Amino acid sequence: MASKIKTADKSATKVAPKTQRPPLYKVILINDDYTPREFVVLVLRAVFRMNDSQAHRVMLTAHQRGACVIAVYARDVAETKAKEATELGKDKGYPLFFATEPEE
Ligand code: TYC
Repeated sequence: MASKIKTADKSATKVAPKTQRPPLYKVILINDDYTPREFVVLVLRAVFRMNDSQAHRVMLTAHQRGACVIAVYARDVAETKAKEATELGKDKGYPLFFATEPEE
């Protein structure tokens, strides 16, 4: 009786899900000694759609700890956003850097 239930559960877990979710990538803000704090906040708001309070918290965390995970996205979205945000700093001559990394 119990074994029959077990068998049914086991086979159910083998069925492939209908929709496979893509692997997620983290976008990580890296601290540096030159980019002005307010510029980091501006970029976080513009590229990652954060409000002023969220952007300040993320900027301060990176400033104090060296880095801060901003968000997770599908790989192409993560890479595009990191590149765009890094480019905004580069345009102003700042070493601001956004990294991407696969989520475990
Ligand atoms: N450390 C910078 C400063 O003191 C500010 C800063 C914060 C820069 C976070 C980058 O990811 C960063 N002006």
